Amino acid sequence: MDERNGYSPNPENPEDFTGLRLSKVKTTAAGVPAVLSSFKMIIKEAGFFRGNKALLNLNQKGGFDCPSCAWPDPDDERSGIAEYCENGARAVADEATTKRLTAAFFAENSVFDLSLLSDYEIGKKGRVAQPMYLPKGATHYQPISWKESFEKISEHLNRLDTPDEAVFYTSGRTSNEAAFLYQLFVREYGTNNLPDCSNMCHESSGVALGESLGIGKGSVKLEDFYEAEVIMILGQNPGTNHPRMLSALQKAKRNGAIIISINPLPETGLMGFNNPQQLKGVLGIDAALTDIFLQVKLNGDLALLQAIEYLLLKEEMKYPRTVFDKDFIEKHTIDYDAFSRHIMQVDMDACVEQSGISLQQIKETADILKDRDRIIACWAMGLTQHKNAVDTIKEVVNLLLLKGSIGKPGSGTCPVRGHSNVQGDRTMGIYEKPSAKFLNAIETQFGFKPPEKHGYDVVESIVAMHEGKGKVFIAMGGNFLSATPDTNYTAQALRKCNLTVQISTKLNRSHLIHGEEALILPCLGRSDKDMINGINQYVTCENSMGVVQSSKGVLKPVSNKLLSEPVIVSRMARAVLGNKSKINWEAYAQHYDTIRNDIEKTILGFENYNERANQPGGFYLPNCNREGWFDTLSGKAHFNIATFEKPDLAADELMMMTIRSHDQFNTTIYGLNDRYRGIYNERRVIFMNQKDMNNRGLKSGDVVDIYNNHNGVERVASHFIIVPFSIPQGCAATYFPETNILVPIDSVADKSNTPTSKMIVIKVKNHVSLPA
Ligand SMILES: Nc1nc2c(c(=O)[nH]1)N[C@H]1C(S)=C(S)[C@@H](COP(=O)(O)OP(=O)(O)OC[C@H]3O[C@@H](n4cnc5c(=O)[nH]c(N)nc54)[C@H](O)[C@@H]3O)O[C@H]1N2
Ligand SMILES: Nc1nc2c(c(=O)[nH]1)N[C@H]1C(S)=C(S)[C@@H](COP(=O)(O)OP(=O)(O)OC[C@H]3O[C@@H](n4cnc5c(=O)[nH]c(N)nc54)[C@H](O)[C@@H]3O)O[C@H]1N2
Ligand SMILES: [Mo]
Repeated sequence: MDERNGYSPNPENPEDFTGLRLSKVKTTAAGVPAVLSSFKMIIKEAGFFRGNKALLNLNQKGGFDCPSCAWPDPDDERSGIAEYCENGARAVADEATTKRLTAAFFAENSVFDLSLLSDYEIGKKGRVAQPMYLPKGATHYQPISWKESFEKISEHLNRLDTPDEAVFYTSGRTSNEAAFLYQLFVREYGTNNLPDCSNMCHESSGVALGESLGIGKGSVKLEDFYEAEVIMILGQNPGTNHPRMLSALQKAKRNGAIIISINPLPETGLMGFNNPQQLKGVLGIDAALTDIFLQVKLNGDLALLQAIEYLLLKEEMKYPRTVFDKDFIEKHTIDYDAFSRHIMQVDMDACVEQSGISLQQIKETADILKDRDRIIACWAMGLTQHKNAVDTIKEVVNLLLLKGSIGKPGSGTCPVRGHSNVQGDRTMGIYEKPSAKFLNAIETQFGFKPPEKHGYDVVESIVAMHEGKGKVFIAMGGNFLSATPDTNYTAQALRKCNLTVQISTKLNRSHLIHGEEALILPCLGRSDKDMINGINQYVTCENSMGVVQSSKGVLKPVSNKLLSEPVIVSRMARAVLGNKSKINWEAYAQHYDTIRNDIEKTILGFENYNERANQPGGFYLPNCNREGWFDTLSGKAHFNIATFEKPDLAADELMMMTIRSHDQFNTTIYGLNDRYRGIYNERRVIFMNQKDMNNRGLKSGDVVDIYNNHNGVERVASHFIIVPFSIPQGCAATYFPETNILVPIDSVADKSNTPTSKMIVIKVKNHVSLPA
């Protein structure tokens, strides 16, 4: 059995590099190159007519929901031609490809040979076209029928000593309908082992917002952007990851909003933007977006926020009730006194040192916030994937609470979600720690007693599989092996399973690093027509702002052997649970209205689901913060008291973040460029500050290995090219997932258990080639 993880097929082979070219960092995002780039890709993958059909229906009322990010569609003015961005178009191209992998492909290529390909090459292979099975000890996947696939799953699941020996992962592309059925099946089977990509993504936001404000979701609507006076963007790169957000920011700015960007990198999309959906954008007229750029050190946000709060507090003490919204604080919050005493004692020198932001810039920022109270705070992975992520996000909330900037127009919290339906999956009950209220609703509605014991999240699942406590792994989408931390450790964990099952659209590395037996079950994607009994079924998704809308595919599926996710779950449940089940799974598979009817009866906020899902633009779910109240035990919002710790770095160590290039969607690599950062044709690069390079005698283009030693375990990512970049001293950046190998399994955020993918302690050393 091959024990390599397959990332760097042969680290000693210079062919491993693809030919780096550097160019100037771009100063504005989008515009003509963006339009050209997306058109080229969709026509290459899907052909002219299929590609255009897909784009014309993307994010249109009655069309399908973009499978890329979770940024909302405008309620009113959707672009007449199409409401999408370059990267949305590429996500569709990736799914709408006409390349298909049939039994012949798997007969020609062994699992081992495929594992030697790069993620980029694997992703380009195409859509899996029929169910495939890898028997114990076999070298090649073989065709299998759907019926036999479900029987195999049933045999394995029913053989376990306890249902808690099975793990059921979900990635955030899964529709509400599929997610609801999946958790229902898993709970009737008898476990809460429902880890999902959220555990690695916005879990810290959910925990922080839940504890401070009583709801784990953001409070703003898109319209709030147009009324805001200040928009803070912390740890997010919208130009690449949420490009349609740039249009909203542009409009906000035209309405007078001041934009403050807090990021270790001067991300192109934040600095400037030209809107490809507008004529001026197509002509290449730039608009500067960011007014104040705070180039914070990695994880320096908590110190920076406290410094800002300190200056505001001093001003408030000088001129009472002019800076803070004391009425709001008195009426709606608790712990203000303790909090303000704590902030009074903040050491400003330590804040400056820790954040890397000058006192001058901190003062400028506080000055802007002082007289304004329509403030929106947006954030993403730059805040959530740190050890103290929950505290940092609560500090963002503290600042908003001081200003009374929650629950009134033009203000609020805006955690910008990743996957297009990651928020909806949680609403549907994909959660390893379900509330008693949710479980009671399931019991009342379906007549079985769901398990109460909390299940494994992502990191706990990996450890359980590694320790032999998790024996069957089933994934509803995603690429578990590549997305999770500590790649080698996770590979060992998956290999110890009796059976691994991947329900997928495209081939990925999780099909190649597998359990003793493995199944690939190919499913329809968002853009595919889902015909059942002559009716094209629609599904629903919830975006980052809590709007639920329908999504109906328009393209002919590449194979008639694909099943939809809801149908796969229904048939799996019937096979596994048999006559024991209290649920009419077949009815769900016949028409998805029946699923929505049951969701409506179980989960709050889905009244008249079938009717409202079809109204143009969908409907908003209830949100207590938006309605001006806080669903905490005290009924009030909580100020949180946190202290920041100095990073524990030796002189030769750096703090590294793992980020996305412009040419990828998580582990799907669309291309080898990162246009905005001026990187072409190579992903194995490490961004470093020139001074850190000088101190180590390193120069641009040098090849290094990246090391760390965490709790006595050494981890190495071999063979990376140094690129000097505008990044604070002591910090470095590489692309995810190439360096996931360096994220220790036991390095997680407090409370949310999210892997610390943005604070990895590393050393770099010149790469030494082994003798041939
Ligand atoms: N095209 C495309 N779109 C996507 C995705 C994709 O891969 N490709 N992924 C989707 C998913 S699942 C998600 S979760 C989102 C991710 O969206 P982002 O969170 O924007 O993604 P990252 O590339 O992880 O970028 C993190 C940003 O935070 C900054 N950062 C890192 N550490 C810190 C810090 O300590 N403090 C501050 N202030 N900033 C920091 C980085 O410089 C970078 O700009 O995007 C979604 N949309
Ligand atoms: N080091 C590091 N690690 C990270 C991150 C980071 O910033 N740094 N980010 C984390 C984050 S934010 C996230 S969200 C996770 C992402 O983790 P995942 O969601 O597990 O990973 P993806 O790469 O989005 O999954 C892509 C695969 O999903 C399958 N797929 C695509 N569409 C569909 C569909 O409609 N149905 C089904 N069934 N399958 C489909 C395809 O086979 C594709 O190969 O990674 C996390 N890992
Ligand atoms: Mo994510």
